Amino acid sequence: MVKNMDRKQQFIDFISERSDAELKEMTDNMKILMSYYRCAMFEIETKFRVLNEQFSIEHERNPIESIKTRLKSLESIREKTVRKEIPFTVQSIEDNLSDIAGVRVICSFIDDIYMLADCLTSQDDVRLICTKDYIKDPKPNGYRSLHLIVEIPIFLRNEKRFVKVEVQLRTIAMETWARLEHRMRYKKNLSKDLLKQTENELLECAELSNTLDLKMQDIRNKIEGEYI
Ligand code: 0O2
Repeated sequence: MVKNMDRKQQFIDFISERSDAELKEMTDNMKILMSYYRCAMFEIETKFRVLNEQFSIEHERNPIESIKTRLKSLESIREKTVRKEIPFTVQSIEDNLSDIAGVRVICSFIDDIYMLADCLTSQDDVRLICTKDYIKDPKPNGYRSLHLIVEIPIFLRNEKRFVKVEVQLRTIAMETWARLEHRMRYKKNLSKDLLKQTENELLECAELSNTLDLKMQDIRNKIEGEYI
């Protein structure tokens, strides 16, 4: 894991080694590329907002608690190209990286995650590239989320262009756990013992938060059963 400061410094070093002409060309190309990703991210966000709206009218409830979007920073993109040993060019970034544009959907219940993922991927302009189901198969540290890499078209003046977006769907409990775990992961100066203890406790918290999600889902199923 590369710290933010190291990533920034690596990026500054990389920039300072380029000529003015190279820098100008790179900046222009990257601006255009990032605008494609921004548009695709907005498209996916809108698709989820539309689904939430339709659900709230038809079923009087919102499956989505909140939606967050983010574009990967240039420092982070550069660091990933170095790690993957691929060129830092527009073509290589488009071909090899699939998480430049990210949309995170925070759901009320686990079932809503799968329902929304199905709704999105069955839309005829959405191509599903890959699915990583860390809810059915959590990471060893306890991380849970459903990840989808999708490709959608954006319509430019003279061209239709397919752009990749990473969609992460998770419950409120999974989001709380992931945010805290992410923050604590950067506390590098822990002793070996405390690090091991922290990892075990975080895993325990992940299990507790999963129990909470399953219980909440169960309560909702019972309540909905009453109304059928
Ligand atoms: P950021 O700032 O959130 O974008 P990749 O590295 O993408 O080629 P990988 O590692 O297989 O391949 O991707 P994966 O497993 O789909 O995970 C990508 C993203 O999921 C991460 O993005 C995190 O957002 C999230 N994630 C995955 N594992 C964990 C985890 O253990 N804890 C937390 N808190 N989040 C996780 P980035 O690029 O790391 O960061």
